[in-house]
Amino acid sequence: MKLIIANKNYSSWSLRGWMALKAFNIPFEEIKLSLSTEAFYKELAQYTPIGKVPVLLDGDLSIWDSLAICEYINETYLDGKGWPADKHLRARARSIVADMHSGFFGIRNEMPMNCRAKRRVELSDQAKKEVDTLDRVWTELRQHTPNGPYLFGEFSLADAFFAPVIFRFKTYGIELSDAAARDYQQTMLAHPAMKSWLEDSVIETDIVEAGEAGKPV
Ligand SMILES: N[C@@H](CCC(=O)N[C@@H](CS)C(=O)NCC(=O)O)C(=O)O
Repeated sequence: MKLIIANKNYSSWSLRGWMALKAFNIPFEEIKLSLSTEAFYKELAQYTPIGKVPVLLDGDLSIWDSLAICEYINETYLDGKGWPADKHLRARARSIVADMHSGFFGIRNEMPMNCRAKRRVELSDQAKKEVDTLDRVWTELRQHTPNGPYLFGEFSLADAFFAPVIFRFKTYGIELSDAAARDYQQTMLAHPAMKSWLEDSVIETDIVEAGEAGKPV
């Protein structure tokens, strides 16, 4: 398979699709395009009418959108093991992933993913409320699913979905209130795939203005 992504420093949606494949050891070739360039839209036009990354190419199939990619690999390569085995936990995992996919606009707009940077931002009440929500959700999940250090115990597609927020909180120095949520954050940052993504981000030189927010620390 081939996964088309964009600049690792900035492309949060790319990271979700990429983590889903990497963390489950599914082999793929990575094709990286530079955001907002002519080449980006020209190359993508062959595979998606939407013109956004990530795009997964599997033979003659082209799958775009991070959540669609997760569901595709879950049913095609993971035999359903991408989500928690327990029905209740699976419903919970899908619910929080859908929330992340369709919401949290305060966090997304005010704290763009910028993996290599250290910044401070003045957050709106909306963004603060969203940070509190994630803090609470992560804490609660970590306290109730003890069979492993991830949100649902073992690594699941839900963790792939929260990977960009983990980097965002690191970049903007967001402090989580509970030890369980902080442990989760550290577990994610120590994941070999997250470390590898960060290493690649740091050596990128492109600057995408829309991804630069806040004051350098
Ligand atoms: N809903 C999509 C969002 C994809 C998306 O917005 N991707 C951004 C990259 S971070 C993109 O390709 N932006 C290019 C553009 O809008 O020109 C998903 O889940 O994959």
